[in-house]
Amino acid sequence: MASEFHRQQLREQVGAYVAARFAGDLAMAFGMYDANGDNRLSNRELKAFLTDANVSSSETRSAWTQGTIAETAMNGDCQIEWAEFEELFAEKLAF
Ligand SMILES: [Ca+2]
Repeated sequence: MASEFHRQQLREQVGAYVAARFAGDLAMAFGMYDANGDNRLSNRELKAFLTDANVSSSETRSAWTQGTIAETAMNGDCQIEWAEFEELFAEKLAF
């Protein structure tokens, strides 16, 4: 399970990345990493996003990806829907 520290760090890293790369446009970032266009991020798609956002290290990134999905994907399908993604990161990005 992701701790509050984990969540905070995740938001900061992702927030900085989305701000720098997508001008703070979270929806654009989501669309870019939703490679198959099903409006959900799979483990693989999320991991690519976290890799580019430089979240954690290459050794621990799989655990971070799984922890993020476990905390975020509420309907148990192990994929992060747009609404869940937005809820996870919008708080940090609202500025
Ligand atoms: Ca997808």
